Amino acid sequence: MTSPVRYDVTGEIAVITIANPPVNALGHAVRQGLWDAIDRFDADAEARIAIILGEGALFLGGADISEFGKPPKEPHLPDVCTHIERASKPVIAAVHGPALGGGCEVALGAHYRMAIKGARFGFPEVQLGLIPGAGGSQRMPRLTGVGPALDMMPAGGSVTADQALENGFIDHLADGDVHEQAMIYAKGLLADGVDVRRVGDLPCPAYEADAFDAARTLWTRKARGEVAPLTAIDAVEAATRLPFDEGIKEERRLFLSLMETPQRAGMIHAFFNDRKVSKLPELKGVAPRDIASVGVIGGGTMGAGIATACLLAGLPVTLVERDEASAEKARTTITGNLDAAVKRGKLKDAESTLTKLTTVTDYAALSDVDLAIEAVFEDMSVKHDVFTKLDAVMKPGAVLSTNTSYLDVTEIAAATSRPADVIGLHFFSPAHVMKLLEIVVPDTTAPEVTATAFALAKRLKKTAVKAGVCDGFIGNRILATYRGAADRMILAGASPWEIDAAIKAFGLPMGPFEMGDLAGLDIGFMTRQRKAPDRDPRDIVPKWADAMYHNGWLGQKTGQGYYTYEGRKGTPNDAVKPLIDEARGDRPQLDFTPEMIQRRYMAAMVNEAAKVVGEGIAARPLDVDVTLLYGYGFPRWRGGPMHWADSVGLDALLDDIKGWAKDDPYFWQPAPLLEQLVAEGRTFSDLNEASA
Ligand code: T1G
Ligand code: NAD
Repeated sequence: MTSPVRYDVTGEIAVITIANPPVNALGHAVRQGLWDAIDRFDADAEARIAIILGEGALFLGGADISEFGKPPKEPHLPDVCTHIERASKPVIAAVHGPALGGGCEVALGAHYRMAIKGARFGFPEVQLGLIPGAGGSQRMPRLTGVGPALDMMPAGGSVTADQALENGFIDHLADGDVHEQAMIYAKGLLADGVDVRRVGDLPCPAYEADAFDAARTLWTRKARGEVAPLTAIDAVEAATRLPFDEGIKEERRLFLSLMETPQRAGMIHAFFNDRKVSKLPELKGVAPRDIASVGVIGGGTMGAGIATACLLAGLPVTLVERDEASAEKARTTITGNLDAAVKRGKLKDAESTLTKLTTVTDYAALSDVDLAIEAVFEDMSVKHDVFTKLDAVMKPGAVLSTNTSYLDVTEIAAATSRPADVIGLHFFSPAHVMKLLEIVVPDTTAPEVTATAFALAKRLKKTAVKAGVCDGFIGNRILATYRGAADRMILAGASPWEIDAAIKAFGLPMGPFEMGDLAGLDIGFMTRQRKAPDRDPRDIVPKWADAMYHNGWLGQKTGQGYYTYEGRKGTPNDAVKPLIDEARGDRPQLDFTPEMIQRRYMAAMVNEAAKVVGEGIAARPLDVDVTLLYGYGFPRWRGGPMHWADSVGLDALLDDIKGWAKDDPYFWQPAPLLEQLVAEGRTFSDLNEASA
């Protein structure tokens, strides 16, 4: 097998090229190839200086993530970086595009670093539940000082080439072709008669005494249970107090300690899911339709956010509202969103972007748009009316979509003469911020319309998940069930505030009752009203929540809900307790621990998710994991509820569910898929593999 590392000599310059598509990951063959190339360079009488560069779109994408969790093969990356550093003649790292993780560490192993404009240097390891493991945490602080390393590594961040030049990470910045510019730089260094310059030989970096304490305080708060960011701080600190070789050993010890954690497995599971979720075999070779203009119908909470997301992606938007006042209100909201995006550095100029927005009240203005996204009231008759109008005005071949949260998209499509062109695009609030997009596909929808929706998602930088048609699709359906488990725990003795605390301790940003207060308790009440006619008599109704609604306690928007609010800060609302006591009546009460609460909450989530996968509403368990991560704040370091379930054991979960079913057979009906997997000794991960 040819090595992914080439060695070529031109005059006195050796060029070591890594060609390992798609991202020049530092897999075993690349590591061995690099090691051998340095040996060859050392022995090469002609070559007086060497250049390491990457072929294709980037320098190096870092360690090969697919090798993690498998027995590591020598040479290990830290040894390769030290082997480069120990070369007897100068070595240059010439970087174009991203240099990430191990890619940065190879560059730090070199004696001179140059970059091409547009290059990016990053240590994303904590996003994989790891830390730099090939000398990065020891060499970078010696080169740039502690500050830049402490800013980058706990955050998994990156810097531009200009910033890298400024903080001393690189020595030279050029524009143009990397090979050409590297040759020029090498000739310049040869002319200067430079020698090897080993970063590892630089002294321990100086630092401010409270730098590490401040970083630990910050990341203890921000990490919400993730261990890697704090470990990265420990590693950088080691560089300030240990001789280099000791520091390298300490970094390795910390790195290997993280390699064994469930968090690392969860984060890497999430990394690969991000890439698999939009790969649908049924869309292979299906060309999407072109989308060059968008119509948004309804400019309320969601419509304004959706319009903003499209404008930020460079798409002209025609927004239709019921009346001039509502249209003006929508324009004001969108203007505010764009101004905020400028402040966050996500947009250069709001004014020029706003020129691409047209607000109208006449549907005829949509006659030439390629895609319409409806976000009007969540009422089927209003949706029908809107889709009848869209069907009348829009051009053949246009895509008609709805942002409904729960309603039957097949029925909405049937209100038109072109159901094949209708699809659900379920954004999450705020639509220009939340990354998740549920693409709800009725059986009547044409494949190229689904492909068009996924292409749009990519353009809007959304993470798209395909969902089938049912009440609440993937996310809201599962949400309704674990919310149901929370209500049942209240009836059985837990308080809303204990439940919120337990769920936050599990790693979610908010508990279900804080979330209810944020979204508005009227939404929950409307949903219960909508479901009342078909509700199973064995189901429970959170009567205390209905009473809160009738008291006008709608959460943050009324300053009172499960919490009372001074601004955004909430304090448990004791006035809810008597409402709960009344609803409990003389039911037997349990003394819930946080673990008991987490177990039931998660079991309800996983059990319903298994029904969603079993019914084909979600194609694979990974679709559920991605949905909960990007739409419902599920902690990335747990990988997702299905990954979590595999880690705790499906048989143990099923036992719990069967146990609770003795008291509540209606709610705790085990999902047939869960029972099947347990019976076959298989896992959700097996299903993901099977569908790959
Ligand atoms: N290892 C293995 N596979 C990788 C990979 C990697 N590092 N990076 C990407 N891939 C696969 C990916 O799964 C996809 O596969 C294909 O390549 C294209 O990726 C010791 C421990 C580089 C910016 O975290 O950020 O070094 O789906 O779709 O949008 O200290 O990939 O086609 O089958 O994302 O052009 C640190 C992760 C590793 C970088 C390119 N490095 N990658 O983005 O392509 S840890 C990272 C990225 C480490 C050391 C430590 C991006 C990219 P498939 P893609 P892209
Ligand atoms: P909203 O009440 O904030 O906005 C609805 C807007 O639609 C109003 O401005 C109204 O004037 C306009 N409208 C109503 N009938 C119209 C018509 N015939 N033509 C043009 N405009 C019309 O509601 P929202 O929260 O933005 O929800 C809109 C849709 O998005 C609903 O289907 C909802 O279920 C769904 N959704 C909401 C959320 C959320 O968190 N709010 C999240 C996802 C999906």
